[in-house]
Amino acid sequence: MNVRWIEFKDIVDKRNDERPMGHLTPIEGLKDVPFEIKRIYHITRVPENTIRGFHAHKALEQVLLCLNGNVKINVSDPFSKEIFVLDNPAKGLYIGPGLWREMYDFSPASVLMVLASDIYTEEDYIRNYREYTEYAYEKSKETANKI
Ligand code: T46
Repeated sequence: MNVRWIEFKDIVDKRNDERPMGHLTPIEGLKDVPFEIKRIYHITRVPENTIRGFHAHKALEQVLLCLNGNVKINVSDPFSKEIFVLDNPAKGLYIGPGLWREMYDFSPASVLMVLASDIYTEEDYIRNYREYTEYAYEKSKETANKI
């Protein structure tokens, strides 16, 4: 599956008197993430036991970072599935197009930030799981025919 971790810089500067000043993580489009960043959104104040997602994107690429707290994400296609724990603001999860995702176990005060390769358009979403599996099978056949 086209999903992987990206480790960003975690800059910990110190003042002249050696007092720590906290962490700074810069993220630049086409350099630190493999696309131009066209949209940023964040998800906060998610009530306990909420599961979000339940969709795939046809073309959108995204990088998810948990800036505070932690959250789990289940990324799958009809052939495999992987569960990731996002708990590090200097580590992002890249998710390529065509993968189903479900986010759950949001810790209290968690902040999930998402960098996206395109602006919001509902036409890019597949929100019905049956429709998604048909789409994913077709895509895998197209890929096999190209080889
Ligand atoms: C994804 C996961 C990680 C907008 O109007 N603009 C936006 O940019 C976005 C992302 C959403 N919306 C609207 C569409 C819905 O009416 O906000 C509402 C909630 O969106 P959705 O139910 O898709 O949210 P999640 O948390 O299930 O999924 C979101 C992203 O939509 C999705 O691309 O991969 O976060």
